[in-house]
Amino acid sequence: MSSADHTILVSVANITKWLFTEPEQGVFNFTEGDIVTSIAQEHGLIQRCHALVWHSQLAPWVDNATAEWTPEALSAVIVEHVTKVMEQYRGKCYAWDVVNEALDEDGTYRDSVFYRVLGEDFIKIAFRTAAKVEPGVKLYYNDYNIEKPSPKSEGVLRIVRMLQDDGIKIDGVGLQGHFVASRPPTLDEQIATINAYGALGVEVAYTELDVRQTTPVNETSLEWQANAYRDAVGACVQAEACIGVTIWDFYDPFSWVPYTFPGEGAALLWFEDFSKHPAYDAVIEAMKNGTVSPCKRRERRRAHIAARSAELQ
Ligand code: 9MR
Repeated sequence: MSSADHTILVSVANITKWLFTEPEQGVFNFTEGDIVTSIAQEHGLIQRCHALVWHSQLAPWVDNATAEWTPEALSAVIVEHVTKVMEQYRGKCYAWDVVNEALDEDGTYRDSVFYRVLGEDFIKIAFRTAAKVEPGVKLYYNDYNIEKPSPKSEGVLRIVRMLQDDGIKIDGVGLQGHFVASRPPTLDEQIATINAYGALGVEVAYTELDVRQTTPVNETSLEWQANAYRDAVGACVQAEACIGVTIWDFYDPFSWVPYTFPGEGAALLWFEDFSKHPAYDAVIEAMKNGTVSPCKRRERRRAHIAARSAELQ
């Protein structure tokens, strides 16, 4: 990303997840996803779409321990789901998170109905289908704790190479960026990791950035948080492969953090009364201090959007 290239990326967050889009087999519901998407369209915002194949917020009919899927049957279910959801939003997404959080912390695959039945083929099936439905959209693998070099970031590199070796399209790696103010990854660690993904020819985005802290907040924790936001956005500005940053949820009251980590919160850039966290200015500062050629990203995105428009005509 460059310091001069700021466009607004939005995400639908929850309502295009499997649980909501295909609550029963073959029964699709796009009501709420359509509302958010049309707002994005009206305002010319670039939408990231989330998430096609994920073990969580998955419809119970898929994730039912008693359901005895054959590989063929589950594969058909993935194909049908990815196809129907992507068709609904064709031409409206900058990117899709095709597979979300397939890895455990040690870099091996997470236990999920998809992995149990299909092994790593479920990732190939999802990406292959997605590329067929909408060749022009960016296809991402998205995960958390992959923002610094670790066994898990190695796992991501392995997934990217696996798809590439099979000739399956993957365009991007999404770094969720759910950080803790007292121990975030350093700027250098993040740049090194983005560069490692970029070296495989994929782009990178921070897709769900937030930095949680113990509540109630104090000056020190707010300063730690500001530094963490500055380093994440700064890494994206400085590392060639990084195309943008999306924060997860809008302002503190909407955040998922206090529900999942009781005693922690204030993870976003605005407090409940809409006053700004110090991190807000840190983000602006990081965006201004880019070191990468100012026009490069904008040119690239314009070319991509022009190609997409031509394709849709
Ligand atoms: O923000 C989402 C929250 O409202 C949901 O309850 C939660 C359920 O897992 O999912 C949250 O979003 C997650 C995202 O889809 C994937 N990465 C982790 C996010 C935080 O849990």
